[in-house]
Amino acid sequence: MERLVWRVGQRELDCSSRTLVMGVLNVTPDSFSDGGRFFDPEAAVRHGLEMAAEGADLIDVGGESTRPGSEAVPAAEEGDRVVSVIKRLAAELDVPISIDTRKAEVAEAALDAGAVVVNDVSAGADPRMFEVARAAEAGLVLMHMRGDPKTMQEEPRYDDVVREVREFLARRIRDAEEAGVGRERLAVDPGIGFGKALQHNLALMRHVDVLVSLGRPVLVGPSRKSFIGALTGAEAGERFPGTAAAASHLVGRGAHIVRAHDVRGMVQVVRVVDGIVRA
Ligand code: HH2
Repeated sequence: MERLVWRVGQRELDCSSRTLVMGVLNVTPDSFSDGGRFFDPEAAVRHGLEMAAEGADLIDVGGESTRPGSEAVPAAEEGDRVVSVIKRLAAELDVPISIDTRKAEVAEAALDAGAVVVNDVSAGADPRMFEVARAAEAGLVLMHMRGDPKTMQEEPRYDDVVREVREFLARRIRDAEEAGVGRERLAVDPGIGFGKALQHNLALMRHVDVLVSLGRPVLVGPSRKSFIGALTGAEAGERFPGTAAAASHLVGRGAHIVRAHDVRGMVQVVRVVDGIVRA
């Protein structure tokens, strides 16, 4: 297998020899599956340390829920939620920390506090985002979303969702590079559940190899999402088996990084799939 490296800050993450697990740390009162559990900074830091001990390769800290129908949080409030948590985790952990935000101002504060990746579900919609990532030599996740969280699930339509998502991500890779962000710092994500109906999510997962062909690490976030509820009837907190099934398929088809709430379980899933497919 060709070596694929993701440069984040001063480090290189090897995305070819094994699948990486990104642990989710939602410092929010209202995230769709764990809102309020880690809103208290002490609880958030404890959970971040726990996920690192469970084998997370990255910890993704977010201060704004982007669940369907959610309202945007003001930048100052979002920054207050995440900065102290990132500072403490960065001081205690060797695991790279990512900031899940759409706002350049929050990304900048988080990178100052010790984060080395910006996970932007809007793929650089804030006009300053690429510049902030470039200046800090951060890794940058470009995710596809249709519209914004408040309205994205109102009858999403595509002619060919896989082609359209691929073209969007290819364009944003070019835009980021033109703004000075090195290609080796970019990762892409189809944005499961972001402005997509069930059949769109399933098609994107079925054909995830089409995104792998962009030549950058592919991050996927199936964890606890509503497509699992639609297929099985399971509530958000009961969706690990469905999450594991989706992740197994995605990794088998070439995805490099899985964003997950249940790190211990997901590490076991990816080690087994790696053992089978990355021989
Ligand atoms: N999904 C969520 C948030 N951020 N980032 C990327 N790159 N990919 C994803 O699929 C993704 C993401 C939604 O999950 P969660 O953070 O648990 O929920 P909420 O937005 O309600 O906080």
